[in-house]
Amino acid sequence: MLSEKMNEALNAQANRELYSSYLYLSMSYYFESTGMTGFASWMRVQAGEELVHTMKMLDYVANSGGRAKMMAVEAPQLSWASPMQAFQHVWNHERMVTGLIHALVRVAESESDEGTKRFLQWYLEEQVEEEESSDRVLKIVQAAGSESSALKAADKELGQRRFKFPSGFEIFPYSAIPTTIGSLKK
Ligand code: OFO
Repeated sequence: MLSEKMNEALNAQANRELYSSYLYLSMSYYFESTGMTGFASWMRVQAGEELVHTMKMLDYVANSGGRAKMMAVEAPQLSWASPMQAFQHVWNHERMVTGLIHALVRVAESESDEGTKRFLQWYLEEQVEEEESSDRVLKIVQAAGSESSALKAADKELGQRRFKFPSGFEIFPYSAIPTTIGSLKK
């Protein structure tokens, strides 16, 4: 059973994960509007991953005796001065999120909640990957600079990225959340 404080902190982080999805979706449509469909596609995959992060966290709350609550999602930035600025934003954002996950782990420690601490390990590992990947793509876009053919090549390269559900987790069907579906059937 989650403490009230842990429940609130997890709901707040799920909201930040959803904001991350919204931010990357905003970047995706910004790139789509500039004709850079490979960058748009990369951001769309990233937005999908953030939605998974959101639902995985809310499912955990629901399955741990807590209550998953939806809150207003902040409106994201709508445009960027250049691809480099957008990918720099991704780089900064992921490092900020890592800090938030560490803060969440500290809440779990202060609540003596070993189960949540173990659950958050997945997010810490995910952040290591997200930081690495944001670093790699930023370097690719930085190397392209503002030179048109180099940017087109970078756009093509990043467009190869494909979405994959993390192992053992699916958003659909409902069976991903057995406790909740059990109570819905009653
Ligand atoms: Fe949820 O990992 Fe990025 O923000």
